[in-house]
Amino acid sequence: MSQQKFNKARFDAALTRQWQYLGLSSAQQMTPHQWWQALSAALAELLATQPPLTPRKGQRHVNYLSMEFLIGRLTGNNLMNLGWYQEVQEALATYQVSLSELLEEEVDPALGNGGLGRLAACYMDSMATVGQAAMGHGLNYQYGLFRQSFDDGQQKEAPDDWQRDRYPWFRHNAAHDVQVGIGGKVEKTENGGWYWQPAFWLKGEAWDLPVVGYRNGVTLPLRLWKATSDHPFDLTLFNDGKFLQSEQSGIEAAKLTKVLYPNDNHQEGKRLRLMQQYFQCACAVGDILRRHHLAGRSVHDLPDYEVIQLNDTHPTIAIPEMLRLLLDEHQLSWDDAWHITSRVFAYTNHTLMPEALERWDERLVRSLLPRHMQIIREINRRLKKLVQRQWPDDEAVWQKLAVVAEGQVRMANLCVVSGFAVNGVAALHSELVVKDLFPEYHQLWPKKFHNVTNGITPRRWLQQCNPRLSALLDETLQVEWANNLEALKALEPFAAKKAFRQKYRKIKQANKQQLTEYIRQVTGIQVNPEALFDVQIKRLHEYKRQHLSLLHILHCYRQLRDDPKNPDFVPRVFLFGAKAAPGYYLAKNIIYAINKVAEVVNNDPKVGDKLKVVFIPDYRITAAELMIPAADLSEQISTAGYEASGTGNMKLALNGALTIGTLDGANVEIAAEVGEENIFIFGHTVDEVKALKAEGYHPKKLRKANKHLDGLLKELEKGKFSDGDKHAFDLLLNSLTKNGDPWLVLADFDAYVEAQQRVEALWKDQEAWTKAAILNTARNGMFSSDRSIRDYQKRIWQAKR
Ligand code: B1N
Repeated sequence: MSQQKFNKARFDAALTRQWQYLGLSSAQQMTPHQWWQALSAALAELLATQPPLTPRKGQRHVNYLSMEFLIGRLTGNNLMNLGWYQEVQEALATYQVSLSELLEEEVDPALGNGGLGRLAACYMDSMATVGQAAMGHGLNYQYGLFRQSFDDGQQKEAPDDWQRDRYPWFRHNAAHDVQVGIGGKVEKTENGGWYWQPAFWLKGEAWDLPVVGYRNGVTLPLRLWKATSDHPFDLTLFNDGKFLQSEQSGIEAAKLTKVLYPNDNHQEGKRLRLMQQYFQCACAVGDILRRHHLAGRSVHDLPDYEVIQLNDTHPTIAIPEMLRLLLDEHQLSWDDAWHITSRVFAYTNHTLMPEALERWDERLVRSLLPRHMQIIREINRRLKKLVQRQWPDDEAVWQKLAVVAEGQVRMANLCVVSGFAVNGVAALHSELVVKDLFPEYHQLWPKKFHNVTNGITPRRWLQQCNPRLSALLDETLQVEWANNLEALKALEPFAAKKAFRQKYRKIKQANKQQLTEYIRQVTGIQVNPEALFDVQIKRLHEYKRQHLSLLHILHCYRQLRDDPKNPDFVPRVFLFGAKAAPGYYLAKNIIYAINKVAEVVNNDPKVGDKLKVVFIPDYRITAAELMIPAADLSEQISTAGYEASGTGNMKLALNGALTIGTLDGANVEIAAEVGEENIFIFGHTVDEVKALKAEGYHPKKLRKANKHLDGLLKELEKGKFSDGDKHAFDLLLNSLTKNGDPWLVLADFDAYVEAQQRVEALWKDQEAWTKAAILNTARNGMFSSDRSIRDYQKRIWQAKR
């Protein structure tokens, strides 16, 4: 398809309908927020007339199921992808309205926690851009990820009411509604089958957001399901005296899509969360089958037309739901139903962290979904036979491979057993998925396992967030790079040109200036824009080791106090952005510690503007769009083996930040792309981490032997940063010593400081630094999510079934 042309007359007419609908007599009477709303609604109307994308020959339609889509603001992004930005800017200027100011009216739809949700958003953008027919299925939460503020350094959470009911990009068509049953009981039918009688019914409403491809005339629907009830109040039950039950459907519907669970890489095991998962899956599967039938196709052909990609195990229930519909509604045999289902589902694993691997209490599953539990047990029974043939009487192997064991349903096992493909999200991670997580499954089905290294959309994460650098790339390369990121390779020779380096540096400086202004606005802190901007932005997690950076801050502060006049000291601004899950007390304690250290450091007159520590509150997509283009150094310092991929690492490197990182996740591939002279790698490798743990790691001994490190920890212990309170950072300090430092923070400390010294040495040679930064922009083309999507197409979606 080709780019849709901007039609001013149609645009004006659509805009006019918006203010007329408000009962106004001219556009000028709208408030800025109404302007944003009217503009967005008018654009949504124009987009609605585009015909849907149909799969090419031999291509399956992709259904991307994810509990999270962290899309960020849409209006500016859609305008850019449509290629209408300038024309709309001009059209609005005739009303004396500034487009860029209007765009600031939009609040982020924060329907995700972190990398997993953002990845889903990038993949929708890329599927639209490469012309992959697809639909995203998620949930339309009333409250997105909580808003964060700090109160004396402590994280406070507030609900994020993003006003979904007034979000102008949504379209709803009641013809797509789906009925979803929950609870109740299972009965045998006359012909020996099973019949599920749910306790109550919910209605799923399909609320669609348009995902606009890059200047190719394609939009894909992102369908976010919202729970409501057709019969919030059941008069018959009420009249029978069953008062509580009479309102159950209405009450459950109101709760169901109210709020996004704020956990990242951690399972909570709550009943409502399982209800959300099932609701989403039932809506999606119902919708997929309905469309398939409307096209006049037989269910037996489903795998030729549809694939369902599961974004981690959160939508696993879609598998037994598909089987249930085929068995109970379509009356298929088990073998036929299984033959279809097991050729439709593919599963992406995003984590190896044991506490994030989903396991659901069997009783809970049965109480909400009795028929599904039967089906899961049948899968397990048949699996047991197969395992028995392969490993006769090996109870240990069976205990690992079982889908149901110890009273729990293991969702990852269910996915591997029932799907045709499993993939990890970076080369190293995919290797560990096979070696450490699923070695026996790999032995059974070696061809099921794949790698697809994550990617990021260059539209939002370069073109849109870094307009200055984008303009330089346009004028230098004279080619379209936004949908062909490998084209940036042609930038390499420019790294050797002094005049180009100067331009590149000026752009970084302007971006830093802009961030400096934002920092002043939101924190009141004045930072030195000439200093090295050291950026760590990601969810707060022990394994991501924000506290390792904290120790390095203490190290820098110590240095400055020992020798305040040292001309070799490299001025730094440490920038953090991170939310901690509300119930994750240790993570919150780390935030508190960083904020309290910041207070002391930032107000120490001896320090001046040589050292500043800034925790940007309420980190979200919009904050990332400001921070990433302004970063000099990208902190990617997770304990090796635990960050499945990382995607912030890609965004920062593409925008010319140099990475300091461990050999973890996609850092490994970034290092291979940019070359070892253009990245700062340090710390224990995956194998070294394993070896150290096996031989017995003793952080207390390590601390004793390292006077410098011991001194830094003592400062925290003695209340130097907490107004004398010696227990303020107990959670953090206990984890580093008493509790065995599970993430090897102390074990990597010296190597980290040494790597930071390499950073400083290079920083002092600004020409060499800029050269490395340019090469980072030039050599990160492979991390475009367009490439990831093409990998999915080749390796998974189009593979012979
Ligand atoms: O998925 C990202 C990766 O780049 C990150 O390395 C990885 O940590 C992240 C349960 C998760 N894995 N698992 C989650 C999120 C929410 C939840 O409730 C787990 N997030 C990741 C994209 O591949």
